[in-house]
Amino acid sequence: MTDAVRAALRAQRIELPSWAFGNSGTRFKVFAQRGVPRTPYEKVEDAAQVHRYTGVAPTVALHIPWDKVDDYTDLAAFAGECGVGLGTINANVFQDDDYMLGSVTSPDPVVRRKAVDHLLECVEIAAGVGVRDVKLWFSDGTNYPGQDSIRARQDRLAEALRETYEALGEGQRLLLEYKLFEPAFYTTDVPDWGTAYAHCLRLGPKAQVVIDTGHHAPGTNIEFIVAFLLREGKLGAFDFNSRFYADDDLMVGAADPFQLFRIMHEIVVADALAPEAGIAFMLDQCHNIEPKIPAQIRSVMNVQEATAKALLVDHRALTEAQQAGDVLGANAVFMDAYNTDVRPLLAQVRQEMGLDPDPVAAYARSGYADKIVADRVGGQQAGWGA
Ligand code: AOS
Ligand code: ZN
Ligand code: ZN
Repeated sequence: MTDAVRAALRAQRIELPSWAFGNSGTRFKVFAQRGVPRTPYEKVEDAAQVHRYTGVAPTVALHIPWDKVDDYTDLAAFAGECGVGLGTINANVFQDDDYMLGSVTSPDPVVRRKAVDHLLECVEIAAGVGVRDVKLWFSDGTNYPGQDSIRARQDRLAEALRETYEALGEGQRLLLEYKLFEPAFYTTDVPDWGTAYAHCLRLGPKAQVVIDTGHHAPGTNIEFIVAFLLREGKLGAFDFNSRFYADDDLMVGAADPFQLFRIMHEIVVADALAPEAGIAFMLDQCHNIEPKIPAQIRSVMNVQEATAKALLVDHRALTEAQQAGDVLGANAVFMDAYNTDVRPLLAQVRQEMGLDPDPVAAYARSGYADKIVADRVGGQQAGWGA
């Protein structure tokens, strides 16, 4: 059994967000850190460090226009030289003044056209570098009852998604992310998995839902959503992070490692862990006060630990207990796996991959943190949104 578990852990893939390496903060303050990347190229270099010490994070997601470059083929080639590849292309239709009343759901057709053109640009960028996924998150919504027609906004959304969907190439996917609220505080046009699912269902097989773990009302049972969407073949990706209150974007597994385990259990049960299953496991985090590269390393390790525990669930015993109606027995099987210390197992997996068993310590010893502080002087440091 542990051979299969170790093989599954060696094959696991987690995608890193370029924006996690830049400065970020809340609406109150951004605490700038020294050595932070000044360009998308430097973000890719930092992401490559995370892969170098974990061995399971070989792609970096880009955010357009934060990571806009003249030549994406060149950026992809550079990523290859660093030992990683480019991943999901994230669209950004939430930053311009034009989007005050919405982007694809704006009442203004000129604004809608601009937003859809950006989505099409993202599809084109992805296609140009052979990237499968384009991820769409819309901040669109309203702040006050009566501000706009909820129903008309759904029509505009459907129209924009349709045009984007039609532009997808062979093998490409449209990933639709939902979020309960923020920045809109009354209605959000894609507020929940049901809305995202309904739109994806209408669009067709290339449209799938993204679950950002920080985008639900407190108390929402996320693993239920995971199980449901997997069963329907409509789960495309995760944006992993953790939260205590709302969309906190803290390190995944920091606030609630048990929830992460429960999510990964549903993935394992559905046999959806391997990259071939088509679920993109991405991080979507902001490291406001902690150093960014070690925080990404820690996040990857947290996902690995939750996954290892999920892989250790004794499924035969679990099914037997479930079918016998043995409530406490089933729960005990589940909790036994969760309470296992999987760190020695993961250390072994890393050694089998030719890696240091302790990625955090190995990175700390490497001197990279000092090097970027010394090298990256001058220029505008890239941040969340820069
Ligand atoms: C926003 O809350 C979403 O999580 C998006 O995924 C967004 O594109 C990402 O957080 C970067 O800002
Ligand atoms: Zn997200
Ligand atoms: Zn978010």
